[in-house]
Amino acid sequence: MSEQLVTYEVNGDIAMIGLNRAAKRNAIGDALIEALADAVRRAETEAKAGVIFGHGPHFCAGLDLAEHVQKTAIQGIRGSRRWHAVFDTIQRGAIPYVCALHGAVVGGGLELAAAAHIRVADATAFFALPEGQRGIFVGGGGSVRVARLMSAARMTDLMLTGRVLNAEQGERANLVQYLVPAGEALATAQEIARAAAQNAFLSNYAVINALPRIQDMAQDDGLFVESLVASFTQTSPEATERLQAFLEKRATPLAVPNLKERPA
Ligand code: 1HE
Repeated sequence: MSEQLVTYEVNGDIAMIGLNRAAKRNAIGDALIEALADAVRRAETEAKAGVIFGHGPHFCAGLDLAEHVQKTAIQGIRGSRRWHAVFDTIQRGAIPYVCALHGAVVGGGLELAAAAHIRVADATAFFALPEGQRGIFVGGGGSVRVARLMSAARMTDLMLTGRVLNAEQGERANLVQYLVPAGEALATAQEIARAAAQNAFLSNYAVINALPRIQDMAQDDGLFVESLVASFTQTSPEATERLQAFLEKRATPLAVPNLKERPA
């Protein structure tokens, strides 16, 4: 991977993918997006889940503006389409991704985070889409993924006003599923990825590939596709073994909250 713009290691079943350009706040240029693509391609076959995080004081300051200012319109379109392709391999690939967020999660950084399946923010995280202030528009899939996460109305507000959301506001706006104390995002993300990696591969594949597509379908089509996917996953040998394990009381019980306080 050129200049280690992205670090990659497999820890147990988990691919740890780190944006590694801290001096430039992990701003994403052409070389970094290719390094990210390489890491994601390896993770597909070498791991059961992935964690994406940022080295240094921020997750990611978005698009590399120094590189972008040099680009022609056609180079800009090619760049945007390349981001789309790479982020799509994260969102609709073979394994689930958890994003660990701290500091700036800005512009293209938020677009990258939105391509992951679960987002964990620590208390230092902040979210913004300053494209309007920079005279540009989102180009890394934000108008689709970020708008679907937080609503087009909230995204419009962020883009028109330059408003910056703190970590709690980000959670309230549905940008993240977990909010943890400062410095704990990476460890929590790893824990979540390890839990997801325990699931049957086909179940995870259905969650990350079927669920978002079903969201985009009409109700009747969605219900039909759900039945097909359900029957497809059910017939795998892994599903048979897992169902059998439950019936034979070999499966780990659900962690039911307040179990001791429930009447027998
Ligand atoms: C950069 C970038 C960048 C920092 N491209 N070089 N993104 C933005 O508009 C956000 C721009 N960045 C910032 O507002 C701030 O850097 C942060 C709030 C994220 C962090 O502040 P701070 O004080 O920790 O760092 P800094 O001193 O501002 O930046 C350190 C260096 O990183 C500095 O370079 P240096 O050579 O002067 O040391 C900065 O110039 C550099 N740097 N951010 C290039 N983004 C696919 S479409 C997506 C469209 C977008 O993402 S638009 C949003 C772009």
